[in-house]
Amino acid sequence: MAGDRAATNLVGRVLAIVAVEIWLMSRSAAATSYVVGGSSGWNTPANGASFYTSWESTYTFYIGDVLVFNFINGQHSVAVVSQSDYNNCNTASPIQIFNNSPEDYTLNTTGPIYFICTHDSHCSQGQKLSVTVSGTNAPPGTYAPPPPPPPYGYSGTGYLYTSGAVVFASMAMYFLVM
Ligand SMILES: [Cu+2]
Repeated sequence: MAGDRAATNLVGRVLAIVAVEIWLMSRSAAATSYVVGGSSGWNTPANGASFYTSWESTYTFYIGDVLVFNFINGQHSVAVVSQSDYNNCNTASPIQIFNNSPEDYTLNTTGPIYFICTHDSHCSQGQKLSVTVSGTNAPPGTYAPPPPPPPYGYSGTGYLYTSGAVVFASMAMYFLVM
């Protein structure tokens, strides 16, 4: 009996540790870096503003994600502007401006955010980006130990799936010894 109880405690402890590990991994996996414009970087696009519109439409952005703006220093800038300044390509009153590439911009507010280049007529030529930021990807409560196990299929990493299997095995053992 005492031995059973010790085994149960041990398995329970292992289970808790694994659950915490998964929670930590999910947190680190939640923040994603996106290279704005892919290999084209932050530039005057050949096909106008639709280039960055279609680039951003392929992603869902969350709080904590990072936009990486790659550009040639002195030729471009990254300016955070109001919606109307974005629409009108008004470069006179940026909220924030960054002149050194690469600019790693962390998305830290939900809702829309607007970026333009302030050099020459680059914005009018289509060097402008707006993204809409959603809330956190992984609500902290989702992974709070102890069980139930986390929702599978949430992350595409094999590592997470493997650990999920470990949790399942641990739980099976836990209930067996109980
Ligand atoms: Cu520019």
